[in-house]
Amino acid sequence: MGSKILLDIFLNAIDERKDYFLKSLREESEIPKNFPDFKKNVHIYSHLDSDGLTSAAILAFALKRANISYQLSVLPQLETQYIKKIKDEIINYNRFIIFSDFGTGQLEFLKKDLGSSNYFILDHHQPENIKEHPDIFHVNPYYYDISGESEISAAGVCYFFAKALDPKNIDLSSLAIIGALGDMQNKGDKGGFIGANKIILDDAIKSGKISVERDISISRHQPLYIALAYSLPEKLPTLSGNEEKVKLFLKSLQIKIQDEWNEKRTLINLSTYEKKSLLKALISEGYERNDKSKDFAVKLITSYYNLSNFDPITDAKEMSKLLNACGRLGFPSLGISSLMGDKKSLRMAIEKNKLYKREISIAIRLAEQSIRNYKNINTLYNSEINEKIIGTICSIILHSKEELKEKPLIAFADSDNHSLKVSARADHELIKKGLNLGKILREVCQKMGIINPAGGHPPAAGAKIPSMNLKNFIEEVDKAAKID
Ligand SMILES: [Mn+2]
Repeated sequence: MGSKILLDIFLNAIDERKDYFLKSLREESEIPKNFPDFKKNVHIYSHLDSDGLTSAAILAFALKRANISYQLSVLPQLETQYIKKIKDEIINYNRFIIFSDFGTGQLEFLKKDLGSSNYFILDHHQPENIKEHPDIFHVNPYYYDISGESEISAAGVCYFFAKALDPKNIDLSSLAIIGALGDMQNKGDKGGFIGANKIILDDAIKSGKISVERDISISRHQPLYIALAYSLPEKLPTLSGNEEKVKLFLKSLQIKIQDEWNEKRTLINLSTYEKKSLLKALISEGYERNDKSKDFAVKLITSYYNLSNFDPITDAKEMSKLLNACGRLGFPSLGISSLMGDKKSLRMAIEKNKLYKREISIAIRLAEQSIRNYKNINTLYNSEINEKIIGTICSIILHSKEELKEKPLIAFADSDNHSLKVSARADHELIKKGLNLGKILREVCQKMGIINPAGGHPPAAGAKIPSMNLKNFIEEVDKAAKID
């Protein structure tokens, strides 16, 4: 009986399908106030990146507030071996399962093993066939013409779900913004959000958890001259990479690089007047550079999302990076409990993050020496690089050099049972030309009879393959990545 009531509520939240989903995006929801005392234990399974952890925290909060008992597990990917275990769990322990930030890519496996009840998918990855009538237990923005790549992340889907359960959950909106930043969805004008994310941001501002600030788009915590030399959104031949020239440039603007206590100043320390003159000077440097100067001027300003309740972390993007580190380093629970307000976990998470940064910088050096060039792709494999960070490394390496952006980068890392984890990334210019890595990996794996689910977004996708198939896999992906 309990399970039926919960399912009813869930279905209520999406049953009027498109109408409901869109309505909940636009206005306060009208979900029954008398939430049932649900006796069934819910098990939330979520992805380990920042979007997955924020999704998990939002769901945990919502269930807790509704007095529904739950447990939570975080997985690097929803592989078939886990789906088998989950099947046992449903049968033997009468659990209700919620999948967040994955599930769409594994839909066929889930349907085959778990049937169509006792679980619920809240995801934003592109379904294989968006024209298909969506299944009742599968919430995905693509079915409603909403992009899961740019307009809403899994945390956003979970947020609308939580808000549908109880309008009071509006205070969880700030977590959804952290998740969306983790999936780099602030690609609108001046680092802003678009579509459904915009609605979530408005909720977060309304509930006092986030404030938005516009500022020059360079690192705000590094010394100013370092930030200008290395973190401009686009390189300026006159300044980039040259700290001495930057110092002279600042001097010409009468902006001091140190304060009266000889502390190095950062962007945050500048007065409004100084910021204005710096911005003006940067724009004119951009004009002298080339014809794309108008783009450059637009890129020079970005949005910062200030958090009010995660002291000492004030920047939502930084919080998002911290969560990613927790997940990738194998401490996802620290991230989730930080999100749920535990100060001690937050302090520990910050310490772990320092370790993570060190691990990343070592891995980047190893990765740079391990790139191979093929006709249509580049590959990267080094047995010293941990599978948990291979996706991150793949993204960093792809964007580290202009010539690497010309082809997709497919990275491999050793995984369990003689298998390799695959992470693929491509620059947006290639996506514009029609490249779709999610589709390519899915189809190559299907063709090769690899049973683990593969897929993802056009610019970022993943898979898991038996190590012995490596050579063949590379050949197939190389063929499939040809753009006509
Ligand atoms: Mn996601």
